[in-house]
Amino acid sequence: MYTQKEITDILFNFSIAVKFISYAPLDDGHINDTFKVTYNVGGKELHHLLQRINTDVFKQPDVLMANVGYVTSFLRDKIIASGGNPERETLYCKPCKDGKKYYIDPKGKVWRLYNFVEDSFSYNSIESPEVFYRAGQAFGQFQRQLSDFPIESLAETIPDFHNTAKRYHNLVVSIEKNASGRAVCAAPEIEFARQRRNETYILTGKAEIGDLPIRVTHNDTKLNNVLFDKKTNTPICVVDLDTVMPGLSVYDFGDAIRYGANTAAEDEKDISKVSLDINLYEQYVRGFLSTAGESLTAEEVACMPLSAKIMTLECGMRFLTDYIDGDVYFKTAYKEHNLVRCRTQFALVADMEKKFDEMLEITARAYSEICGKTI
Ligand code: GN1
Ligand code: MG
Repeated sequence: MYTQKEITDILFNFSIAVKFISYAPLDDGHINDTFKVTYNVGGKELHHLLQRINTDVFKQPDVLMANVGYVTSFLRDKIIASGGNPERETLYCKPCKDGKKYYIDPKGKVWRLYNFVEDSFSYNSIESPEVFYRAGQAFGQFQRQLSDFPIESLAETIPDFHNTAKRYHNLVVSIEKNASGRAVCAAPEIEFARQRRNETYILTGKAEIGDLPIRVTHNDTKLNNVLFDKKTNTPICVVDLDTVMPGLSVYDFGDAIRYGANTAAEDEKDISKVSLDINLYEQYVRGFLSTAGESLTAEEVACMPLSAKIMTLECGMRFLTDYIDGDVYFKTAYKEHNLVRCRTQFALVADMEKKFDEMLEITARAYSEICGKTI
């Protein structure tokens, strides 16, 4: 998609003294374009992560980059204070030659350059339950590390990102417009969402009346947003900070379950393979509570099972909306991709509904065993 010359020209604008050798696209998300770039430093290879920010989605890259800057320097201080290694445990952006945090190319595309955490990798699916426990610990720790972050300095880069009721409303508007003419092909999915519309405003409603506190949240806690150490297989760093915003802690919990505790991939075509792995659910609850538990309120913990269902429903509705809009938001690999993704999400919601009492029990037991508290 880009030539070596184009990448060289982009990199030229960043303040780097070393010689660029090659680049490789990384397939790691539905929104931005990401490349691993390799340099030669005294005969050794060094890497950076070059990313094109999708400005259709992130309409104010300056505000986004300011958020990322605040959060990463706050994390950096915390990591140093606790004796950690800030080069590996948090991302940071390499400045451009003009001092800015990002570069706008002649075509108007926006680029940034991150440190590359060497000797790390991420999981797209769970290899062993322990992996998911550790991912829970990592996102719980991220939550705890940012618990005293000055939240007023963070802008809402995508307003109402996890406002599920607004997402439902957007779906209804898309169905009415029916821009692609596809609404008819998604009648059962539309009905599935409609039947659950009364649940879409529970979490935001609780926030509005003060039952759930507003916190700094990651908002995209997919398993592959945790980097693990190649040698120790333990989490090192939480990545993909574009959606770090004020939000609810349960958004982060719920979204992680949606992605990681699904027995199938997010875009599995055979929905009979989709279900909630209840053991993985428990692993994540325990990992998350082991690090974040003390900083959460009992009401937040009580809402964890519901949030898993609501985040899954919301994501399904977003895929469905994009399908009806004609695939204008998420990257897709084929025509029905968004509808397939929607179906897996809704199948997972249906399975969570069956297992909901079990999810509640597991959460209450873990909270009592780990934090000595009841919900
Ligand atoms: C998008 O690009 P990626 O994979 O990090 C999306 C998330 C969705 C996710 C679904 C900014 O994240 O909200 O949960 O796809 N990010 C944005 O896989 O919309
Ligand atoms: Mg993301």
